[in-house]
Amino acid sequence: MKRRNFIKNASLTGVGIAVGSTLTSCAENTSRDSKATAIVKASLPLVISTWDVKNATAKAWEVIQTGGNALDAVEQGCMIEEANEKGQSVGKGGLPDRDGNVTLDACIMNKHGDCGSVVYLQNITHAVSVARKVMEDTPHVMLAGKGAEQFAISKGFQPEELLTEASKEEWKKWKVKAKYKPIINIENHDTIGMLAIDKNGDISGACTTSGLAYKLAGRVGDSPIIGSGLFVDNEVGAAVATGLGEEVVKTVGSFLIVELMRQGKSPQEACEEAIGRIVSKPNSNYKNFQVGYIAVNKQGETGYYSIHKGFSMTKFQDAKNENIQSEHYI
Ligand code: SD4
Repeated sequence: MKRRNFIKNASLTGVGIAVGSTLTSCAENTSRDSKATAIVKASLPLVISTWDVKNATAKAWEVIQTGGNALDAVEQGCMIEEANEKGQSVGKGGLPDRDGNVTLDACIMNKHGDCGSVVYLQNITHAVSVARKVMEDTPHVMLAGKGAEQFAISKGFQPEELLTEASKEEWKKWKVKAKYKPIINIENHDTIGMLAIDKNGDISGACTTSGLAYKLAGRVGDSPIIGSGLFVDNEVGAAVATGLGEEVVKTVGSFLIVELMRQGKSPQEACEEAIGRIVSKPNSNYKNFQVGYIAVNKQGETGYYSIHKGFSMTKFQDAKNENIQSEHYI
């Protein structure tokens, strides 16, 4: 695998360096070493998100700062983007499938490894909250389509039109070209994936999207698939994906990253290896699509990596917030 220089990579992460070296000392000393433990604790809590989503990440940070848990933080953070009609790839205002239907995919995972997910959800803005209800109020993990919508309505969610005038206009323009090619947004804010560690050190994550613009009707991506779009293991860490979901699903990317961290890789190394699995496949068409990952380990060390330039991570940690351009393969 063609790899970027890892040292160069680390030097770009700023906070990551400090936390990374803290981790080294923590690993060398045992967790009973009070000095190392104190330093590691200083890097928590934190919230990270895919793309430049300051408002959403700030909301999650606020939840945590006011004593809320990581699960509430990621749900409420993602809800900000779902309600933002200007973001045309999440929730209300999301670009539709080729037939003009806005269909949402979302999932959420808590510190116990419980998860809930909705796929092909229509007419409900807050897909992430429906996913949470699936996790908490049903014996299931995943609900799809009409059943998911009916379940949401039974839980008090109000149905509404998700196709805004702006998104409808864009869809009409796309239709004129009449050639099926789903659009993957390489440069700008897209699917939101969010990971948080709260003041108790517990991790949760969520992911919500309207999927690929102008996808085939019925298409579902990685974002609601536990292990692909998102995975949380409260003992190890968590990862979340954005980009062309088909490629993430084929490599079960988020689970892969968490398992690599379990085996001792840093979040950065694990994200790079997961991208490597995609680009090094025989006949990989990676020049023509984007995939990006963000990850965090239990100690608060973070990583991010994408195939193409343009992906970024928003991070709130240590009373500091920043949007960091990801290192990338190409
Ligand atoms: C999907 N992964 O449906 C989502 C789309 C996305 O950045 O993340 N776009 O495949």
